[in-house]
Amino acid sequence: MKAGFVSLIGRPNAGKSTLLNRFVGQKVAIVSDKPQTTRHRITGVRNGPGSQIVFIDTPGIHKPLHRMNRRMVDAATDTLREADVVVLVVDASVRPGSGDDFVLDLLTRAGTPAILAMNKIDRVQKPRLLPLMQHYAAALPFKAIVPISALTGDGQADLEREIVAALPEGAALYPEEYLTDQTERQLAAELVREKVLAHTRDELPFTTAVTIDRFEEPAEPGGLTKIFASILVDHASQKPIVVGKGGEMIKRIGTEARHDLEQMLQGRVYLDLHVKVREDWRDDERLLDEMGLGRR
Ligand SMILES: Nc1nc2c(ncn2[C@@H]2O[C@H](COP(=O)(O)OP(=O)(O)OP(=O)(O)O)[C@@H](O)[C@H]2O)c(=O)[nH]1
Ligand SMILES: [Mg+2]
Repeated sequence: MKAGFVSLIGRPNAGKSTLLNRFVGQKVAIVSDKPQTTRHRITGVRNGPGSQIVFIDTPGIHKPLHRMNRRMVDAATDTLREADVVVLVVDASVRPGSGDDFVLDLLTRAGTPAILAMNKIDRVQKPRLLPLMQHYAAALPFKAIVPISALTGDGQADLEREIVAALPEGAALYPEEYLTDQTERQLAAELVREKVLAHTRDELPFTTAVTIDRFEEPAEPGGLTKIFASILVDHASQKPIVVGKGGEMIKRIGTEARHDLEQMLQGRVYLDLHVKVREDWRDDERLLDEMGLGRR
């Protein structure tokens, strides 16, 4: 048996959470086309024949401008010390830049065995992959370099094989039915935030957070779950954008989130959404604590 912790590290938007969900086989991390979607570490387990991979999805590494972002980047870099193996996920459809050098430097200093997953190959012409591989191979002695598409599943089996090969021998760390450390409450907040991210642009995706004010479990299995959530924005001018004309936007966010929540909870959901203004919440240490964006 091979088992261990595998940290998914990379720049924002590289596809780490998409890859995590694919390995777990269900959605445990939200995904969006905006950078900085993931804000805290998320554990997701992949059980294979003779192996258990405990993935740790992390926030994309970026230059932090707020306390929240500092915590996000710390959460990512902290996993480098805990992990048996690091999978560096890069977006192969964009040219590597100084942000990528910064991540490579972090990995070099951490010294954790690393595998490179060159993601989004569904968007890249094959001849362009080779120079990219050479670039990364020269930068760090990766145990393996695997082209993948987290979207289509291409290369996933190869990547899994390489990860398992690099894991230590040992018994499973979690029982087979344990898939994630995310509670239903956390997943509910994240699913609402995912819909906000999907429908807003500019500053909004970065200045929005979701808190669950009340989560009422159903009286009987499959019954009605009642969820009361707040969407926080950090300036009064942003509230009408999230609410939309005649409440159109918030209704759409609510309908889509409720649909996903009903699938996740396998039952009916009542979802109550409110938009609240909390100026500078991204620098409010107490609020960040409450949201589970742990500090070091
Ligand atoms: N075409 C294509 N798109 C992908 C692939 N993997 C992820 N994406 C898209 O890339 C965007 C970012 O994906 P995420 O999984 O949220 O990326 P992330 O690395 O977790 O991003 P952060 O949480 O911000 O660090 C989403 O729009 C995904 O649908 C892929 O293999 N191919
Ligand atoms: Mg993510």
